[in-house]
Amino acid sequence: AWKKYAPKGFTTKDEFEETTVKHIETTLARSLFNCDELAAYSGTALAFKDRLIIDWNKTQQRQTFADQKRIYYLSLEFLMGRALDNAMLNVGLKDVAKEGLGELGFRIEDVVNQEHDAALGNGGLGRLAACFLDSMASLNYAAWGYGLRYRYGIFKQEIENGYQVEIPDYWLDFNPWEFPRHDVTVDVQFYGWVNKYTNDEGKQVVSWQDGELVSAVAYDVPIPGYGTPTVNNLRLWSSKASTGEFDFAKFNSGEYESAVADEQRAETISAVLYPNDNLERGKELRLKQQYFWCAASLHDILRRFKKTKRKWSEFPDQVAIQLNDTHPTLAIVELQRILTDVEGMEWNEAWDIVTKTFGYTNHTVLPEALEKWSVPLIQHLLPRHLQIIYDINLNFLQQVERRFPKDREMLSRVSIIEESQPKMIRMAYLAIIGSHKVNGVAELHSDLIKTTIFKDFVKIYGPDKFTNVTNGITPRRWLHQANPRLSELIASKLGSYEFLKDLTLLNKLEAFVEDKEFKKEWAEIKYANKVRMAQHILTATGVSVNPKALFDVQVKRIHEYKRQQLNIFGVIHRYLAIKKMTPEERKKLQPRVSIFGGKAAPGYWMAKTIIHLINKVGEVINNDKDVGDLLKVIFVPDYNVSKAEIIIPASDISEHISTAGTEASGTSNMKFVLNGGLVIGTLDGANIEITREIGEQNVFLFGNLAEDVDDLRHNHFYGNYQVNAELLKVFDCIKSGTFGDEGAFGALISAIVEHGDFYLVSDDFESYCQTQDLIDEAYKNQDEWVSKTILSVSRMGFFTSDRCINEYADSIWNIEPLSVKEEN
Ligand code: 26Y
Repeated sequence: AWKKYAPKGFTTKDEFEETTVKHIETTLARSLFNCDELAAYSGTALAFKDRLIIDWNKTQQRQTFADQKRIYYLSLEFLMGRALDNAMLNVGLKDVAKEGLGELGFRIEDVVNQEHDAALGNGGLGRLAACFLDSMASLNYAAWGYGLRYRYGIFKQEIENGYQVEIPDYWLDFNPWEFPRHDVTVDVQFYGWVNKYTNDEGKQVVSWQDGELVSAVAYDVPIPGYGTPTVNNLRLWSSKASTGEFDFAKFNSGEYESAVADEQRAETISAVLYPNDNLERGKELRLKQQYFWCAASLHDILRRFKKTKRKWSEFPDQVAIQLNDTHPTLAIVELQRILTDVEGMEWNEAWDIVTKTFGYTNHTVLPEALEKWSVPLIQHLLPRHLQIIYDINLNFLQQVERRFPKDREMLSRVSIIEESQPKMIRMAYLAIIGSHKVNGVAELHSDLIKTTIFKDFVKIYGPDKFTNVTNGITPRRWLHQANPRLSELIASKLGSYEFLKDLTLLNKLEAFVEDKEFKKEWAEIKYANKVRMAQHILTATGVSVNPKALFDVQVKRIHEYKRQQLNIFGVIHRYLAIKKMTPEERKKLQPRVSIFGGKAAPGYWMAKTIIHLINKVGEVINNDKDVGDLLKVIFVPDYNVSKAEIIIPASDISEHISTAGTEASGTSNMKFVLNGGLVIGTLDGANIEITREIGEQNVFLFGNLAEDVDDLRHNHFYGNYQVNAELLKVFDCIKSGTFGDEGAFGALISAIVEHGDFYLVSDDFESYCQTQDLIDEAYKNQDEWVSKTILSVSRMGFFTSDRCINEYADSIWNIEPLSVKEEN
């Protein structure tokens, strides 16, 4: 009977409509007479959810049966964006849904637009995790993501009088994509004390006692692969009061109110995503989040391993855990704790298993982003873990001392414990010591970590422990979904959509670089994308922009190292130049729209000041009749994944202008080029590899090199530098009150003029402005410009996250994809 009744997903249009309507009328209790777009979205999503869960179940069975190694990707952030369009595409039923929705009276685009973004991430690191999930499923790897189910994702940004205002992003009102697993819960312990004693058999026993328990409840999100039967799992933990032994006591002793208050406190653990990107704040609740999530995930992984009845020594053959930055580093300590304290293993045997299991990915060299936790805080929250960290450190330092006898300096440099007041735990060092591989995310970045922040560790472990895996992006979302017409045009020339699975096939486009008809269609698509974008700008900001102008885009988190200030100073410089131009000169000038977007961490005052300046400059320039269409300045509020899907395909030039050596990789640079835009950039992060792949003649590079940054900063420090004269004119303009409230922007100016210009804005200013002029010139020759963009796209195959995941699989995880046969 089971087999007979096993649900099958819909495959035809009629079946789709039937399931959707049924969900609208029953699950949602809406009558079809007042079915609006939101209800249509909800019904469609529920229909696809049914479909996904069927494949999810089969995939999990298949993976359990195959009994192969699994990948566990631990990330505090998964910046997923919307799921419906992706689900439709990946299961290959988008056309069916489109037709079906059409018959029900809806346009698929409108329906898809009803969805709220799942914004459980800040920026690059979180979006990378989302692309990796897509690739791992598409390549049939048995992989699970583990994260936190925040009740509030990254805040919604509004702009009021030019200032950023943060609005909470409560997104769980209707979330059809998650399956609560109230039966999958883990009790996680905090605080308490450590009891060490010798038992009757004379064995040392360590036990972590009392404290408080918080329950972790699993919520599963299905992750469909593109064109495969694989549907992997993203397991997000939600916190809830525990009903465990020593917490339940309160209810029984009549302290009802305070017990309810405790409940609330438990729920705060997974309440909110910390909105800092590359900026560490050391808050206790954040540490609680980290341990809560690591402990629950490891418990889950161990439970699954134990079911296989294998020996512990086989654990690393069954389990690969990848740490997305240092945020999950406590998982290393937790595994060591369980293996020794709970499973009774000898230290060395356990440690061998631990280090073979973990891999650590570093995403930054910025000192302000490197995690450190104070020893007293860990002592208080996780007393047993602190002891284990000290033991790990002791063993490590002894090993170092044997290799480098008498080098006391070295010992204090590489110690996990920083001897400061208070003492701090250096999480990156702990992550390196507890992993078998450490990787950076682009070539330059991987070289830099080896020669700067982790230099001593290269001496200790040798160079082979350190490797590079250059980031990538999924072409399913970032080409096909975001730019369906471009994808369709490419498919029409290549004969199929196979390039979405093997992006290197794009190289066949090279044959069309001089094809007149093709170029015309290519340019028309870019133009249509710009029209759509102009529409969005008008609705979002009230400013109307000319889609024929050059669209110059910088969208990413606002950070001094990313140098949005350089961009806006350049805009002011251009404005001043326009004001001085004769009518003939104006006629020759290439009209431009400078588009900005991105969130500032709520406590990052300088970043907020940059947003303020951009908006004030926009107000003045956009209303200056004398300038007209020659220059517009737009700040698109609330930049997020779904806005990126509109903005990126509409860009002519995008800016990736970080101070050389500061942006680990960047991934939007890849998205822009893949969508037929060109790049202005510094020789930083993946810009370097993009240049190598697509050719120097197709990239607008400028600025100082990473290798010269230290010397330049050193010179600044000793006062022997002069601020660029043109930049000083820009500052004079700001100071004279042209953009209102001159005091408001003083800090941006003094950072450069008085405080050493750490990000080398002045040093790069001239080169930046000259390069912008070159762009104007190049853009005038549209024919050549279009050829450049086609050629560039044809050479972007390397930057698919599929390549990237295969590299992780080969060089870090040592795992093969699961073979899947078409089945039904
Ligand atoms: C410690 C905590 C406050 C923290 C939270 C988030 C620290 C860092 C982050 C996020 C970092 C991040 O997004 N890094 C970016 O990772 C991308 C993917 O590898 C890179 O492309 C990008 O250059 C890097 O800035």
